[in-house]
Amino acid sequence: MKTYTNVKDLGNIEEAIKEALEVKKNKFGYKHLGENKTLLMVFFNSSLRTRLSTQKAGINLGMNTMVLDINQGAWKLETERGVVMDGDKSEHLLEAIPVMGNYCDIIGVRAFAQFENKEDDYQEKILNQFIQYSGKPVFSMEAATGHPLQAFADLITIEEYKKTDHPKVVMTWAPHPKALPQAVPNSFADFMNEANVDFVITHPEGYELDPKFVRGARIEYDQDKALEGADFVYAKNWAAYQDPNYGKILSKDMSWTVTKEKMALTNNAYFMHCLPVRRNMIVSDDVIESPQSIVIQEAANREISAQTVIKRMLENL
Ligand code: AN0
Ligand code: CP
Repeated sequence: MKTYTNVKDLGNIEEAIKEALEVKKNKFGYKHLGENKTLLMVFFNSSLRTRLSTQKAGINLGMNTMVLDINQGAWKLETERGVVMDGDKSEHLLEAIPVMGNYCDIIGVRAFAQFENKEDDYQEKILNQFIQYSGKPVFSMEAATGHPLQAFADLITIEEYKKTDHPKVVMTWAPHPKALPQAVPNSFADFMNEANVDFVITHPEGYELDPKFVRGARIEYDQDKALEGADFVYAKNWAAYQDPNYGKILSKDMSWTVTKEKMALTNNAYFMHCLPVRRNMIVSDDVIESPQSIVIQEAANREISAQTVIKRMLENL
């Protein structure tokens, strides 16, 4: 594997799940693969889970790991070509990327959507420059349009907890005070569309996601109806994707919060969220604290999804 940005990079999804479950049973069985290899993780944005789980995955594989926070201690980077660099940015991404590439064997990049220019975000301008100019395998640690390590961990978690062969999985929008990217819901849809599940997306009107990720998935604007018979409820906020509202908050409707009453409509569903989550905006205290909440187990699987992806990259170096 040379790049990891979406579900297709995994190839056969059943085999990828199987491999991930093998990795989970034998985390330290692949230590030889990473000997004298260096993982560089580059963050343009904050992180708790991705930072720790991906670093742990590299350590499990015997790698040396380095973390660079671009906004804490590195030079401020210009990302546009042709700019006269007389402002506060000391270095251009076009030098910084190949320099970083020299010091490592595999690179993970976190670079969220900036909501300034939809085209730049949806062309994955920053991530693609890493792919093009680093000379090294690159994986997304949440870029502008996707968070494939999260969605892979989500899929592994559903595989572990499902009680039927073809569970109903409902991804529901929920309110949030800040404008959040579409990366997590995009990737979740990307993965669920390839998985053996009955996938339904529910959100208020105006929150339609990019059809490239939604593909054939069922959209139900009535949240209560969508939740009926659900085996998994996957909550997430995102800002609007559609023009002219790209990156805007259109609703903070608290009737979309996942509460006990909402969960009572489901088939005793498990509750999932990628975290970090705002309690009593996205989900009530009692739901996230209930035995049906598997958010901690889901986060634990981030180590496994990262290790499976990095393992495949190491095998292909
Ligand atoms: C980010 C997002 O919604 O994309 C990261 C989630 C993994 N969340 C926040 O910024 C709160
Ligand atoms: N779920 C997730 O990616 O969390 P962090 O933003 O803390 O890495």
